[in-house]
Amino acid sequence: MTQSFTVMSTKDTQFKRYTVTSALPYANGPIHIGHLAGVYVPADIYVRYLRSAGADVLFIGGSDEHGVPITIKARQQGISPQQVVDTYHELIKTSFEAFGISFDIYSRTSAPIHHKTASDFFRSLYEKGVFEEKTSNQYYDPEARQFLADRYISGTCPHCGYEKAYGDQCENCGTSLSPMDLIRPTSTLSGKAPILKETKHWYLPLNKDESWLRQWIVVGHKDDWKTNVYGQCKSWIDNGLHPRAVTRDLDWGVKVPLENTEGKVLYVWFDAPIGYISAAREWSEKTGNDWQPYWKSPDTKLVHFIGKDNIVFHCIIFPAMLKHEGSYILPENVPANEFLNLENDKISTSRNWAVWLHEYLEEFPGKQDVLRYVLAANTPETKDSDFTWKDFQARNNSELLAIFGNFVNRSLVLTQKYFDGKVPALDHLTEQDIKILNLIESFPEKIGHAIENYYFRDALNELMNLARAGNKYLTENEPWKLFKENPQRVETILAVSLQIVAKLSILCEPFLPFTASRLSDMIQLKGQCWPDAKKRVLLPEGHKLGEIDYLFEKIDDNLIETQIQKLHAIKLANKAQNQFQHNPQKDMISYEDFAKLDIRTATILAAEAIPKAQKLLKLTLDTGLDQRTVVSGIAEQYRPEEIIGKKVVVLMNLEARKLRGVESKGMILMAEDSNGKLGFVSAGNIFHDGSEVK
Ligand code: B3M
Ligand code: ZN
Repeated sequence: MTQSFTVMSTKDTQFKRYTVTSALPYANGPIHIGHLAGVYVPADIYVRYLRSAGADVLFIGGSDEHGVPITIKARQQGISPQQVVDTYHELIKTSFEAFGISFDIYSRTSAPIHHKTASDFFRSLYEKGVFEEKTSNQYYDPEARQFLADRYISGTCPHCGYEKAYGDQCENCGTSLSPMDLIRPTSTLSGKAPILKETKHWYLPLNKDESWLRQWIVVGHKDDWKTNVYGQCKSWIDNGLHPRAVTRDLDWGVKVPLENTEGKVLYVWFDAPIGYISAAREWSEKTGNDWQPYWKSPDTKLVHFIGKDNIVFHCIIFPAMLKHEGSYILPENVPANEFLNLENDKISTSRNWAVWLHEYLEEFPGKQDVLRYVLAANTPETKDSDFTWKDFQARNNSELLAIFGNFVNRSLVLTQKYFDGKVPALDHLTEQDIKILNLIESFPEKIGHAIENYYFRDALNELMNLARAGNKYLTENEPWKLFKENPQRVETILAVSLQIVAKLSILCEPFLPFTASRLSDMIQLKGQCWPDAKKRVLLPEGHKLGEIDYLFEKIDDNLIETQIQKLHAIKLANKAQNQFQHNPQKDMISYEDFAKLDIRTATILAAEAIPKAQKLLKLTLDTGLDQRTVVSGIAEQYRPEEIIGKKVVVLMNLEARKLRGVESKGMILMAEDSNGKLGFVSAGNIFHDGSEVK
């Protein structure tokens, strides 16, 4: 059967349908602009475009309702995990709907259909003998009477030195960890050091999948996976894959479907990706469509939209699970994005440093497309990007309003004024008219090709180039000055402009669905698809326009100032909280212990960043005894060039360890102030007259 849709890039011609998944957000908090920019807006642009191009698409979403993030939230709020997920699942689902994220199904992993799908999946691998069964010592908190998995344990990351890494992942360098990897592990429940206790778990032997994963990714997806995704997968495979536990000692989650496994559940990262499949099965039950082709037919293109911290789970672990199960297809692409920052600071749920979607929808009613536009324009495709309220205002006022809205409004209002809202004849074309009609024919292909290759910023920019071209054509021809002497010329100018408006109404839909719907009402052009946008004439002579209204309105300074003040208040609240939130003093030590420390002054001779470790600097110190390398987690506060020559205090006799591949011999002493800012413990000598040795 030939394809029933026209995609631009030839590499998709072998597919008959698309399954597009977007990361399942933990139902332990609301959605914020970081989630939207990194995952959901790009995914929605992609599926809306594919549908408009006539493709058969299943767009899957849902809430990730298991795992330690949920149970920690429940413990904090003194409620049950089910109550936590019921609250946030509803909030997330309704926020996505109101924002136009067009899922075909938005499910949840606490649903019975998921528990059944996930436990059947586990049992199928178990019965194939895929898992390795291992009894080992795991960290246990005797006070909380609980094993410490994932976020129940934290410590120093062995790769980057970040001191608040979790038992499953370091949020600083993105490395996937196991609790036993952590340096100085601490229970996040009691704050105490854990003990080791014996327990049995089942492991997915990823080491046995290394060769086919290398062939599938390192060889097979070298050219079509994004550099950031390919690079992370390659380094994971090059560093050697190890067996990964797929069960946990927890009581919240999908029960392990085996005898004598009371108190054990599937690891959340084993069950959550299976949530994509159970969502498809739920969709099947709801619509009567068969879900199997979307997950099992080789002519289905499977694409996972995620953030960069989920790459290994979607590119290595889940594909290994699917491969072992044997009846599923593997993802064709996983276009993971980097992170969005807010006002140059990391978005953080715990610090309430975010723009929450549900609050935005309340405070900016009817402006979903403005936020969609700004986030799409700032998609963190290849590196972290930044959202600022000033940029939000500027893009609305000087791009959406001044270019797109202004062009559309003038074209429609002038047609209403001079020709009673009827489209004039497209004839008596001048060279300039023909030139722009030829130019605009290339936009469906340009924009479609960019979207198919996950270049959403470029695609949006091309859409705006179309609006710019229309605006420029109308401004240069000034029909409002010609009507008296040459009404026929005005007919042509507006006929040309209205074809551009019509193209915009089709091509803007993936990005600005609310605007597209309103604009197609205004021009009375409904049910158009991407291929229609290639037509030279979309609005024929005599076609009657509808009711005209403004597509966008100016966003005033006071609206933005309110938001900036809101963030300022959050910053102050965090600062105040930090001042009182000192870490509890550590256990006492004896003088003999202290006397073992060899602390000296040293001078920094050289300093340089360490690739892919945003917090670390590699320092060369002259300690008086020797010259040595010390790795220090100060890169976010100090630039290498500003600390060369500085006198510092160094702990000399700390056991050497490797951080991001660099051997560090010792540690420079830093002190943290109440704002969490790191300062050097001064090496200067203060004399009685207050002078100081520099
Ligand atoms: N719940 C999102 C996160 O890591 C995680 C995604 C699951 S997708 C199967 O923030
Ligand atoms: Zn790390």
